[in-house]
Amino acid sequence: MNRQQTGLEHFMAGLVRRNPGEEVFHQAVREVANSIIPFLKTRPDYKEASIFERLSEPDRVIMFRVGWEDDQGNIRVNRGYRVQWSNAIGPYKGGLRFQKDVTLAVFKFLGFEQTFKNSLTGLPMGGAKGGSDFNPKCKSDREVMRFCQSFMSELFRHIGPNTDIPAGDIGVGAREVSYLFGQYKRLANQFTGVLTGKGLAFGGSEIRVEATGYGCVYMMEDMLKHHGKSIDGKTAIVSGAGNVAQYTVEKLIELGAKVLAMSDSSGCIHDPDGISAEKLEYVKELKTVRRGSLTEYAKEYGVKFHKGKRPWAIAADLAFPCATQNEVSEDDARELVKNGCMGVAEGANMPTVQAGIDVFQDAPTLFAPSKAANAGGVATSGLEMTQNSMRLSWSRDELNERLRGIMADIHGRCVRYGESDGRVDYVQGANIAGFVKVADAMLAYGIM
Ligand code: NDP
Ligand code: 2IT
Repeated sequence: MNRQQTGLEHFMAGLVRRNPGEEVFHQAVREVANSIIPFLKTRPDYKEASIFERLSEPDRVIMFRVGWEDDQGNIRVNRGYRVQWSNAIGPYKGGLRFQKDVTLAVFKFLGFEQTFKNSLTGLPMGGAKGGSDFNPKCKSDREVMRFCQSFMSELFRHIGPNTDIPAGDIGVGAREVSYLFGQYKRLANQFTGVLTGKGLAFGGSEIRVEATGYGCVYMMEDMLKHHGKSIDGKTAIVSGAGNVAQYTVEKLIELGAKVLAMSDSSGCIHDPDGISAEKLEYVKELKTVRRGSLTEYAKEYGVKFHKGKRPWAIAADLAFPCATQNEVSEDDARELVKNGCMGVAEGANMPTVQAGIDVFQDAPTLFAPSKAANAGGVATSGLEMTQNSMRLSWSRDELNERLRGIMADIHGRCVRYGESDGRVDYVQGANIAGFVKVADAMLAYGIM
């Protein structure tokens, strides 16, 4: 082991000791540490101020009980979380996830990642994440409403338009954000931009629904262009069928790609004719209105459904993991490379395991990590906050243009910090570019 590897292992051993059993959190920190610890050799000022050690500890963790009553009159209890990671460069900002089985470790990994991602957007936003082990599936609208009201009855004292601004994530879409915002407004007796992803009638922004998926495709477009290629005429596979996946597919179709697959928690569909704009409308209605399974798509269009499978074995030029963490294994990555996949852009947070990232980076496959590729969502949330503060709304075209510009800037920052010998390491580029801005702010504040 050389000195840098020893330094990395020493750092990680301490982190693991302080956060026992939190594997996804260890994984997220190690991925960033791989880039930052060697970089610190060039920045002794950051090293002496222990900036990275401090950034590996959240500012604050809030956990609370959420009691609510279901439609049968049973009393139910869930746990609520908000991990406020860093407000060094702006108020805490990041989504809420409602999914059964989530733990504190998941929110710590997401809050840590969010801090670097938000910095990378160039907007003044700190990092946070939160949510609950509440499972919105198979619940009535009224049950979801009662849960959201109870959840916000505690969360509201910890957030605010200049303090912490939550948004959606897995299991938290327009319906949930609306219930949460309504309850905040009622408790605080204030109409402010305290949540993003709101409905257009009450302070929401055009393009926010589309932003993460569109942004992910824009990142792929820039990455391919930088290497003399384009999206037009390529085949693509997308995992997930939720918010991020739907608008990734929409933008891919618009830019001339043929999308062969989507997936959900029940399995994956393979549509060799391609998912058309009309079929995508079916998926949107299926997922956001009826809340059904992709097995219905398979029946409707007579295509194959692979139960419990992800789409990575289907040969395609481009791959977009847009469902959840650790959904691309090392073997999946090998399969993708073997089938000639030329680009991967991560719409989900940390969908590829570290060994899978290594496979992509050793291959000609271009790889855009989540904190760069999915930053369009939170960036547009930042634009929603700006519009709320100014009490005005920008047009759809203006917002799309701003999102396009922000994604191009993110690509540029990755190239600036990640290019050497004609090859761009987008992982290193995103990590260092995200880190530097937060580190400079922390240096300026002194020790805290
Ligand atoms: P949604 O809840 O809208 O959709 C999630 C999709 O992924 C659903 O189709 C769901 O299946 C599927 N899924 C979830 N968990 C699993 C699992 N364990 N195995 C297989 N499939 C699964 O969430 P989003 O689209 O908003 O989020 C997707 C990813 O993108 C997450 O990693 C999130 O953190 C990330 N992200 C989201 C942003 C946003 O703005 N929404 C911004 C940046 C990142 P089913 O339909 O069966 O429930
Ligand atoms: O992971 C993410 O960036 C999000 N879920 C969006 C967060 C936000 O505040 O819009």
